[in-house]
Amino acid sequence: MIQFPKDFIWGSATSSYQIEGAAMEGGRAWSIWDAHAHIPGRTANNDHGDVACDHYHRYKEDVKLMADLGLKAYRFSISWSRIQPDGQGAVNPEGIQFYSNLIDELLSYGITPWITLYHWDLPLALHTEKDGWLNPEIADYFAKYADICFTHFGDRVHHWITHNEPWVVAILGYSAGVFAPGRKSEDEPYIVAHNILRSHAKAVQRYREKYQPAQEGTIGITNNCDWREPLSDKPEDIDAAQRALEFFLGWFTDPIYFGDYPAVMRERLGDRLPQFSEEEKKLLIGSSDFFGLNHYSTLLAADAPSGVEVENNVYGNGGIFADQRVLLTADPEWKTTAMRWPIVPLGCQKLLEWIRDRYDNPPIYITENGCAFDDAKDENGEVRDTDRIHFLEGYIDACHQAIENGVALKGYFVWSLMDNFEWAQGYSKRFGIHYVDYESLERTPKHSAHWYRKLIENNGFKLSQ
Ligand code: GBH
Repeated sequence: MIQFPKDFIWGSATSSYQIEGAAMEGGRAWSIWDAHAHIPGRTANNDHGDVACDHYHRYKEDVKLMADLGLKAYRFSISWSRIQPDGQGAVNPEGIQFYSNLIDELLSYGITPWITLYHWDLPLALHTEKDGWLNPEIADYFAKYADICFTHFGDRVHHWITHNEPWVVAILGYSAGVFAPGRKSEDEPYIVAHNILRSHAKAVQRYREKYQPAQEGTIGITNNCDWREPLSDKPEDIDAAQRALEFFLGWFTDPIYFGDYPAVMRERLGDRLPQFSEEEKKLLIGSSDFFGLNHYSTLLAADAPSGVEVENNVYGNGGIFADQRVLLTADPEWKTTAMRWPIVPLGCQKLLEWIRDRYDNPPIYITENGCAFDDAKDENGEVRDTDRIHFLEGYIDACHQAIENGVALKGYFVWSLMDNFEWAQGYSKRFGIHYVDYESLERTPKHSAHWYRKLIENNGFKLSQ
């Protein structure tokens, strides 16, 4: 039996654009993701989030599913354009009401809300009229929006996450261009990342000065990182793996723990990497009460010898190739998920230990981990997703091992509560522990949901293999 510490938090996560639907209802305006998904060819089957899981209308039923699981915490995100349709002006009371109702519903079942303020759905007007994340002023718009959320929800919400995965916004949105706003640039990702970090720091400053003393909540940021295992024990491959991790995670977390970007990035990028003012550095250092981590997979990293070239702005490079010069591959022995992401639980443990060592053992929450498989209902209406159960067993066991090794891991949120709009993959990839029939919108607990319920009940589980 693998047993977790007494106060360990078991949760599940979703995000606004992926589940809410009601895209043009309740006073909401479009975000960059509505616009992106409605451009033909940007998503699988041209899928979009107009209806999604219709969570906006079915939130009570969804909270009931969470209660049936015994979930301790639920992580969801707020759609900025539901709160401020144009991203800067008046507050939309219907938007406030929706999230307020959701929070009350969660609390009535004893489920703790964890709110992410930004999970990629920037109000479209801020992008078209103000250049979105490329504009330094966005930090002030974001801080104002965050302030509105603290005002209206902070009496009941004590767990805040400013941003979800800035790496994805910067690299997949502005380099590979596969996510909104679909740009392909070599310099913009670094500017966007810089402004996201500045916006994070400003929002945290507001919370700490105006709200935290009375509301007594915690605030932080969630970053994503896949593990990079050296391809060989040659020093240049070991360096390449380390460099890849610094370009991936250190890019966003070094500023928060040390006040500046990793040295390897400053050396390699020179003037292309924006600089923080002294004041910004001060605001950034210590601006996360916890280390939020989303983790999915692992790849092998090798140094790219001079002469070897790989195209820059493509998905799967792990960033901008010309800057990092790291070649990524998968071990052919590794099993993969429906996303073709390798399943390597040991990578999860190693990443947690890397964070422990680099950032002086911060409290960590895994705010996302999970997998897509080609789930289907059988003739009895059951979804027997044993491969997902094995995935979760492997990764949660790796988390446990990391705790044994001194990592201050405090909680785990499975991605996702239910199948949903998987961005560029539309509805073709299913990450949920609940199955969603997109015709009837009916939800069905998969076998993994039953497994997770037992895990929560026992605060641990028995390894099946
Ligand atoms: C998360 O991002 C998002 O927060 C969430 O909205 C989304 O639905 C969920 O994941 C599932 O996709 O090329 O083999 O190294 C995940 C970020 C970045 C994780 C790219 C996997 C590539 C794996 N992803 N990474 S690999």
